[in-house]
Amino acid sequence: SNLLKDRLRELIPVKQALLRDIRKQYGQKEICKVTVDQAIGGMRNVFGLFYDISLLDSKTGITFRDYNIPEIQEYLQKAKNGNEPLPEALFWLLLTGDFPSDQEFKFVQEEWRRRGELDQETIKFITSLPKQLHPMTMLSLSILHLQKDSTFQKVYESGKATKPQYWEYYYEDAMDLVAKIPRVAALIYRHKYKNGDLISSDNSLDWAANYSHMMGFDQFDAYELFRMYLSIHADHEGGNVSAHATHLVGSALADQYLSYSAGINGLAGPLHGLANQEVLKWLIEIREKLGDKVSNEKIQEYVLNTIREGRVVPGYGHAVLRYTDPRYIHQKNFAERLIKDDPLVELVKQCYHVIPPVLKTIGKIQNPWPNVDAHSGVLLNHYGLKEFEYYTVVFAVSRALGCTANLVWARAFGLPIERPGSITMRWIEERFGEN
Ligand code: NMX
Ligand code: MLT
Repeated sequence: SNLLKDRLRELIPVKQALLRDIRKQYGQKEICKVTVDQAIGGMRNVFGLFYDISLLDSKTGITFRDYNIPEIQEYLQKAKNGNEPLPEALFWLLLTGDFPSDQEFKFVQEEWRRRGELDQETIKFITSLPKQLHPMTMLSLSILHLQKDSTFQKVYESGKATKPQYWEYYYEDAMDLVAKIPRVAALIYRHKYKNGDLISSDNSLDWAANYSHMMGFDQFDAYELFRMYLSIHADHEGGNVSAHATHLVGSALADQYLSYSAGINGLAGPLHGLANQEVLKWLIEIREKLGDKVSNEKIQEYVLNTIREGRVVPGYGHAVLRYTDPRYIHQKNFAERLIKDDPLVELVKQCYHVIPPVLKTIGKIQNPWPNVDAHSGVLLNHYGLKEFEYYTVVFAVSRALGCTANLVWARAFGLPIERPGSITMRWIEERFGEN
């Protein structure tokens, strides 16, 4: 039997009824007012999206179905002798709201093993991509290529898809996409950086460790890093660019592949996921220009110069968070536990003490504290993944968990096409002007 689909079949009518009740009871309540500034200013604090699988609090950070990062670390399945949560278990939690039993966890793991292989045509497509493309462009193209296998697209085209069943086809596509994306990503890495010297999957490994293995990193601690990384980046409520783009495109009934490829394109922007490559580039630049042992004063000066040049300090600031990102703290703890004497890791630690006070002096920056991207690069670098242009691909492998799980629920709830209104300057003047 299909444990996860069966569980969803039980849950969906219950949640649909709950949502109907919520609409009946609270449908006419006002959530917030929207000012002209908010409409022009990227809709900060405008709560206009319904996204049930995770929530972000500006002070305490992300919760996945109400559980924060220390809780998922404690309660989700871990590898033997490991400390980090396994993404298979997190995916079950995101989809169902429950912690999986060992049997349910193994079900997801087996399903992803079964669905994970790529056909020869896809391998040929990926290994023929021009090597000068950015790896995020390669990933987005490869996910679009996989769309040929979309169950939803096929059934919809046949005219046999009915609205109450849409979620089932989105579920099939979510499971296939998530099962395959580490292989796609590892193939891109080996094609672009290792002369196409491919490494086959090892199905005795869990999903995250297998990705690390296919990249060429076979230490236990590298496996742990991938388990941790792929869990903590999985979702960040619905308003971030990658989740929102996926949700929006999916609302037009574009399948999981078309929708997540759009999400990946947004993640590839330097103000969003690409910041993790920018952080490492920036830290290496500091060491090249200022030497191995950099003083706090020199870092302060470097930060101010970056800003004077009209650039942002990568890895710092956030549109919602107003304190240090708990995902940063989790990575800091990981580094303290497992990494000794790495100068770049030490530099990240030093920056954590030095940068926020400098950013506080620039009045306009709402959040001077580090976000998730400030730490991830030096950890990947430590275990041998030196090609920082590739870092956002690892982020994208993880974010597939949240974005695709949400689309299953978006279809289960029968959410309509997203179509907010927009306004012009003339509209604003006519509405609010004196005459
Ligand atoms: N360095 C320099 N200036 C900054 C920074 C920063 N780290 N953060 C914000 N500002 C500036 C921002 O550019 C804006 O300037 P202006 O009015 O001249 O356009 C001003 O401060 C106000 O911005 P905020 O309201 O504080 O931030 P906003 O919500 O608009 O943007 C980010 C949030 C995350 C885009 C912004 O903080 C940033 O660019 N950070 C650096 C890039 C980064 O680390 N992105 C990763 C985010 C996490 N992720 O993975 O997606
Ligand atoms: C994310 O993980 O998506 C980022 O922190 C950006 C965001 O939440 O806006």
